[in-house]
Amino acid sequence: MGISTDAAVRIAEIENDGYTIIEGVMSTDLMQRLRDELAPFCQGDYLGRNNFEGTSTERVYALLAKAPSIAEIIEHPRTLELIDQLLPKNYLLSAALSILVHPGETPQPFHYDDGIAGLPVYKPRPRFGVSTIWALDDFTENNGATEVIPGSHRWPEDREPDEAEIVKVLMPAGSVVVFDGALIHRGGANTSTTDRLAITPQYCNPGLRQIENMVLAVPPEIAGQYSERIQNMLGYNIIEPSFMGYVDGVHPKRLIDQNYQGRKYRAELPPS
Ligand SMILES: O=C(O)CCC(=O)C(=O)O
Repeated sequence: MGISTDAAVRIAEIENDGYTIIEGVMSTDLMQRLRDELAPFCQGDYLGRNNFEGTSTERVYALLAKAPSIAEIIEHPRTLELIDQLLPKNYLLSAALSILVHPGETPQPFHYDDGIAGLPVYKPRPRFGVSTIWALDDFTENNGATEVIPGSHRWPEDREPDEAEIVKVLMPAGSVVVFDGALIHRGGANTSTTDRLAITPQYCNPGLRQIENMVLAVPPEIAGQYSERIQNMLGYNIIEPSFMGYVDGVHPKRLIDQNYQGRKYRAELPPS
């Protein structure tokens, strides 16, 4: 089946500018459920430990283990329609965290999300990841809206952004920005008097290591309750023909679904 005209236009925007903003994707009901599920973890106990996390920012990691409604945005058809075109089949969930930026927060260091430690690969290069940031509050001029450097996903590794090149991602609550993993960006300063809450699911090429170790972050009994698509993205999947991702010689889904019909353990095979 072909992709919609809207998706084709947005993919061209991501290829060219590095990002696209989709408004009105989250219902008020979903936003309220996410807020309610996150509230117990946003009581001041998880303030950032450095300038990257933000010392006036609360980040909650391992979200699929804590806030089940996040599954609805991780596998949202509007964003996956784009990511299905931008990353190879069997792409993984690399990170999924909430970011609550309090008043007084300073700008984050510029960075991009799909950097790979330890491999001699430099920009410009093939896309390794796609990130999304979902706004649960309006992203305004002064409350810490994400700031992007348009076109920087195509830059050479050593080009540094200039403050004059910043574009603020201004969007109403309920919107999402989808961007190339190599796009330079940062969380902005929050000089307002109100909080800014966002959730950022990030996806990566299936051959790469996830930023958060998802099969450890989400206990198997919880992973077993999610859709097959989410389970695959967590890592309960194999990539053929190399059988990459196996556990003890069988399909990892056997660990969360006893009835899963994957490759059998030796003991299950009839005697030869
Ligand atoms: O909070 C934001 O707007 C951006 C955060 C971000 O880019 C990150 O932590 O990787």
